[in-house]
Amino acid sequence: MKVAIICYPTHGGSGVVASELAIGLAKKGHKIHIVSYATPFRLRSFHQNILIHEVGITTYPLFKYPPYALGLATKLVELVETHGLELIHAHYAIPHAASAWLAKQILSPQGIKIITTLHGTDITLVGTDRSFHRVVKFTIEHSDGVTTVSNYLKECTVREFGIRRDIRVIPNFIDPERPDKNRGLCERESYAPHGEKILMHASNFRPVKRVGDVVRIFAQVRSTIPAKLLLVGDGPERPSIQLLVKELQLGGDVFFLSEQDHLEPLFFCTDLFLLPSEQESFGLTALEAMNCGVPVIATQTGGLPEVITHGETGYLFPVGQIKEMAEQAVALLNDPEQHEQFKRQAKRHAAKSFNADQIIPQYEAYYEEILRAPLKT
Ligand code: GMT
Repeated sequence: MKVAIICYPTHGGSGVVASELAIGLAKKGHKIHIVSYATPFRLRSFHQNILIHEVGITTYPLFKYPPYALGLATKLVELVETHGLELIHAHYAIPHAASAWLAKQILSPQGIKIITTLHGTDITLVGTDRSFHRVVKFTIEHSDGVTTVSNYLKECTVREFGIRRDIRVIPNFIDPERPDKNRGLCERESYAPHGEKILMHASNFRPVKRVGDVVRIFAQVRSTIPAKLLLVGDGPERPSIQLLVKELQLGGDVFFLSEQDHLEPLFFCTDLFLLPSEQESFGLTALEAMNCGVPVIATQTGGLPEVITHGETGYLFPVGQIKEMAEQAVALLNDPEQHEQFKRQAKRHAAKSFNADQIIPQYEAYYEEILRAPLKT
């Protein structure tokens, strides 16, 4: 198949899923055209069968906001015509699915098939905002196919937008063999020279991730057992989090590691991953942690219960239950036998339920199904 995949190039789950899907499909011989405003970080090295197309926007003094959605639609039209593409797969509804729909209109009457994958905040936060709601609803209803990354997100989409059409759930995925390629790259002693336990969190430091809770959980854990915290990522909350770390006098025990292209080397130094999000449609970082045998303490919210099995691969608590999460973290870290068991179970569960070898064929089958169906108008 010849497919255009539109995604964000930045360090975020939707871009990672789109890039890893592109790599998986390209390995199977499909011709993949990535369309984005920059090269996605996971696609910076060469991959046979993947071409990257950057969307450039002409600036003009009149444009307070550069019209990226229009430049993207124009680029899609050009690509379909030049490369004979059969399908556009838009990751994240705003503005990608809307641009794809516009390209389809320009290409009428033959048009082009569109599949939209909803990832989370495009529905739960940004999408429900009044300034986008009608457009997001329209693009969901007018895509030829729609997928969500969890059952939770599907239910949320149906409820928030009054959607009646079929939506396919295809979860995020991991390569169970990748962790081994990253073993031994991170020196545990450089963060924990005296055998301290290592906790980790990775995100885009937005309010929805509740990074402040991560720091407060860690403060309570560290008051009981020697421990260190690795904070990976960057975003608007970082300055306030740095201030909190200072106020709680955690300075020497918290490492800010900025954005990382791959988390696996760090997971091999980590004993416990924390993801106390307000909302999380899936929680790809939690899955990536489990894939490296790291148990997760997270919130019982959104799609996280579909990823983490409470009491087996980690623990789930209501949003904001900092004290309970800290107590559970200490209990698990103080029980080497149970910790080992959780590590094994986490890795096994990730490989069994979210293996790329099983999930990528689900996308392939869905592409074929949509290509066989009549074009949606
Ligand atoms: O808001 C984010 O965390 C970023 C966002 C993205 O689009 O990159 O992540 C969402 O998509 C990921 C991949 O499907 C999911 O694993 C994340 O749970 C989801 N984030 C939220 O729902 C908050």
